[in-house]
Amino acid sequence: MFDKILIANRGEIACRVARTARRMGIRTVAVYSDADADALHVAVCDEAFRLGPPPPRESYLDGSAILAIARQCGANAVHPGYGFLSENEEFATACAQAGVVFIGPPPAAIAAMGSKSAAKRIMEAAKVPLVPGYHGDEQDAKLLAREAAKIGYPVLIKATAGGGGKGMKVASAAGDFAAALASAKREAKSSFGDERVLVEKYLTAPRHIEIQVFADTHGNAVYLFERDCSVQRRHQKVLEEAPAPGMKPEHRRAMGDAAVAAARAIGYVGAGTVEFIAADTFARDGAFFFMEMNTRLQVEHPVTEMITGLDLVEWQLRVAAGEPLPMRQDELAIDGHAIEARVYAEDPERGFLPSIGTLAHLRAPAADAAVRVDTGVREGDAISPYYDPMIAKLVVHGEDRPAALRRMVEALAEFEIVGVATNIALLQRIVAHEAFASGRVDTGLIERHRTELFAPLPPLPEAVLAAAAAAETERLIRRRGAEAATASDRHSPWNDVDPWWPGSTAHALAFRFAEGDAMHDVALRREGIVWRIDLPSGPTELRWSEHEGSLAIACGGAEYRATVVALGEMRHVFHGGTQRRLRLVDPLAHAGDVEVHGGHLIAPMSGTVIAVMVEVGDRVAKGAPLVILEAMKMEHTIVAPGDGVVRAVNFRAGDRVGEGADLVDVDEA
Ligand code: MV4
Repeated sequence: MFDKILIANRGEIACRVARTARRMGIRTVAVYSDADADALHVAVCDEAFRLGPPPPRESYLDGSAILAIARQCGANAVHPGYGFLSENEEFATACAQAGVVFIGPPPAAIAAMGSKSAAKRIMEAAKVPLVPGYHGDEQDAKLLAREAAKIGYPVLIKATAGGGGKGMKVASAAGDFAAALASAKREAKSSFGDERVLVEKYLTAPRHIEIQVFADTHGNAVYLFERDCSVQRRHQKVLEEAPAPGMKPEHRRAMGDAAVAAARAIGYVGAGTVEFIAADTFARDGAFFFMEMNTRLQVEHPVTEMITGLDLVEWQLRVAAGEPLPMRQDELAIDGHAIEARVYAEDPERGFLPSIGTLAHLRAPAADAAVRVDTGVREGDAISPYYDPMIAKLVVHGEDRPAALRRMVEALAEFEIVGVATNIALLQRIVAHEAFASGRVDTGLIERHRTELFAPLPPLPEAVLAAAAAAETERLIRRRGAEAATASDRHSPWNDVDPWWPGSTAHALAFRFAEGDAMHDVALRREGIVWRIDLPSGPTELRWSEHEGSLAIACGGAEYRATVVALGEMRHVFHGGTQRRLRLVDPLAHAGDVEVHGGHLIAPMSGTVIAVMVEVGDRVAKGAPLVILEAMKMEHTIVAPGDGVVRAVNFRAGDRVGEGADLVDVDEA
């Protein structure tokens, strides 16, 4: 076995590979770009080397830099993970020439699967079922149209060099063919620099079922059953599971045998995935067709690990070191059901664009034998624009699909992420949807149910509003406690504002929270030792206690827990498995902004001046409190908009002021 491996990747897969290597007593070498100098994958490896600037071309795709590091640090092998150099034939060849083992298939196997039409011809010869179609070299438009007619409409035109749905066009009838062909060719040319296409029978809303295969250098090859990856959005997988819902043992055997035949046909070694599509009749007739083969470990490999109890990275390392496969086909069996959800930093409200930012708050579900969280980030880390915005893979196991689904629902409810937008709410809606629960999954599921899956949030629960108000009051008490403790004059009215204590000037608080355009007002009043809260449905008692960043709340006879995370003016409330994003509306924050240039600080609403903290001629620093105003049961602190000198103080404590009153004038210093 290897002494030391270099992991030529980042993020969760680099961490995942390092975990198995460590368990096997193999030392690990990380490589990183400047964006990843403090990344988790660097921290979990034994050594780390800088590659270059953040763009992949200058870092994780720089094969010669990576090989130079491998030689320098004495790594025996390179694990490429997925993406980046994992399916790069030249890199695999360069590794061999440098005397470093590429933990992946032989370069020729990568090359054989690189061209779709060549791959299909190889599979045809190996008797692997193909979608009826034309995948020859002739590209004459008239000939392709004749082939399309033979196949029967609708047909799908695909780029030979394609992948991920690029350069794919449907022609519904003969009249559409010429336009669809021209469009597919243009897209193929611009995406891949190769305008060749193939034509196939078009299956509407097929299932995506893939088979995990493994082969060694001793002529052994097995399949580790299937994964159903049908639930996807624009060719991006969202949920994956194993086994495939409704898969019959004889259909599984037929697909497994076809996948092993495919692997053998190209002299495959290591972990590979043979992708098939299956028509809507699959559950009955078991008809499936070869799509492509991925010559790497896949993102979704954990669901296979969960149902087989195996470690696929360990198998990869053993095979790469020349050992035979650890098990024979007849020793492999499926145990229960596993589901993976990909948690992405992406914004459903902005067309699922990657959401760039810092993970200001990150709580993942507790991991155990049935719940696994694979991630490459920690709280405080950034989701950068340079790489895939996946935050984590949540993988659950159950004795059957309903049990796994229940675990997935529970675990998703435990995720708390603040700082970037995520797809968690969408994942929750999919797994809660009858279409997914029934197991009738296909690649059209999300589109077909988009109305329900993307429906607006239900009305804001009062429990969320009460939690936000409790958290805000708690923050106020703490902040004022801290300010009073450091103040020079402990007896000034400014420091006598702890709402807990009798005699305090602040007996009442009011908050306005905005969720989108909807405003929610909530007022609190201290009566003796309890707080009363005015909720939209009426007044009630509110009690809370805080531990480990979470609130235990008793409100109007209900007891519940909530976590409230403040980030800027946003208050993120996690309650009942749902995240609500509230903006704390502070009328003064904005009134102040307006007045920065004029130097006049105006009352945002009518009220009473509680305290005046400055005199004419005082030098004030930006943010210094000038006046406290009580209005609508809420205290507002008027602060200096910048460094300056107080020119005029127009009111005294106790004065009533009208909206728009000029409270204090400050000259900019
Ligand atoms: C198809 C198809 C229907 N009929 N081929 C999409 C990407 C590429 N890997 C193959 N793809 C498809 N090929 C025929 N003849 C539908 C798709 C397809 C799809 C396949 C697998 C997973 C998700 C998909 C989403 C849309 C379309």
